[in-house]
Amino acid sequence: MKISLVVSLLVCTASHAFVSQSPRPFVRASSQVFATVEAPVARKTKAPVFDEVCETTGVTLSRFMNEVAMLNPELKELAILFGAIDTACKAITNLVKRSQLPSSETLGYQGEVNVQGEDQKKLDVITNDLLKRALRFTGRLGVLASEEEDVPVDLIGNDKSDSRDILIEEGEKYVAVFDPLDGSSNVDAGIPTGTIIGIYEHDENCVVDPDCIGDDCSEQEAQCLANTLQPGTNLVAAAYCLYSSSTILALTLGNGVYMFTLDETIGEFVLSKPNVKIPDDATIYSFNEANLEMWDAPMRKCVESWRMGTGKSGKTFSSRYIGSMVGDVHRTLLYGGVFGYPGDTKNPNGKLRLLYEGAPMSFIMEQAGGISTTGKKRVMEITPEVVHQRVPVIMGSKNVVQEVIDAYAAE
Ligand code: AFP
Repeated sequence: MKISLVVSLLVCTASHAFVSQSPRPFVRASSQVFATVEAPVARKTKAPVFDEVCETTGVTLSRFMNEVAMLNPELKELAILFGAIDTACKAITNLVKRSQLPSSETLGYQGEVNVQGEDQKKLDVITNDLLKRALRFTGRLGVLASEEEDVPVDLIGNDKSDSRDILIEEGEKYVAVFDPLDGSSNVDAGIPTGTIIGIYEHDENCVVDPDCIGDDCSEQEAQCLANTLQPGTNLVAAAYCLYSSSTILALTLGNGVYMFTLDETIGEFVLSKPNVKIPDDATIYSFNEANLEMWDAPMRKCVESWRMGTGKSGKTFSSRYIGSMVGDVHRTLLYGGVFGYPGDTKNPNGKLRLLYEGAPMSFIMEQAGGISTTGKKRVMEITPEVVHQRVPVIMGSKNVVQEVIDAYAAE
């Protein structure tokens, strides 16, 4: 039985199902302007072309990353980080799925309030720890910042007690920023949630003393921790995992968006949507409309015109809003339309966090051919001043989001 399974996993057939439609190099997100949202054109590295697909397993995430690494040796270390993300997303899938069982130890609140004044759920804390450990033990991480950590955490200098467990410490280091369980306030109702991750390059010369906290840090150490405060244009990779009817892992390495679906029968993420492109036009808007009266005039005007069918397309829009960014953005990527959380009179910068929600999701959106703006500025170009900075976000189909940009420009 075991032998035949192994054999069948190895039998692959030629297929063009996953041939990348327009292979492009993996490069950094450039400082492109709204008018040109296409991926950068410099051809330094190669994208894998899958002309052979294993019937039993399809193209797994690990095979995808191995091929990326073979074609682009400079991305080898990044592939190792994605191995950890793969494992963490599978583990979080199980935690979310089991969290509503009466016997579950992950049910309910932790009893703590995070630095943003939000009640931390046990799941927030557990998933944060899980992702942190998974990434850390790759030995490829320098600093991380998370929604659930008050300040950036240095992983090379700190946690010395555990350093014996880090197997590989050589090679390129990265900075990871993440929201381990976005939308967790919805989890008790069985509503989709997600993990959002952004990866930046790290300054190799940064070493932070384990005792460095706040004012005890030297200027150089503080600068190293501030390595997390980079604009989205510096992202080398971004990903989200959506925990819903299926678990979907979507990623970009600056060369288009690839979506993988978790096949639970084999325990692997399998490439299900290569080179995802968001439709340029669509008639769905996704906002917390209860805040409409508090938005500024251009935003209000756009949503009202879509509702009335008096916008540029002349079509009447439908509304879809989950209240869980990963779910709302995932649907927007596939069906088109616009998702947003604008600023309002109560919260001028809205609710979403720039570093681990706005920037990574904008990178993915732009790589799928969409636009992401505050209304006045490209989200990717904003450099965070503090880790938990908020940012207004309006992202989605090119022609629809352009209406918002035009409305603000005409102000
Ligand atoms: P939680 O993680 O506290 O559930 O917040 C989710 C979120 O940050 C984002 O995922 C949603 O798009 C947004 O908040 C929803 O906010 P509203 O509940 O105000 O609509």
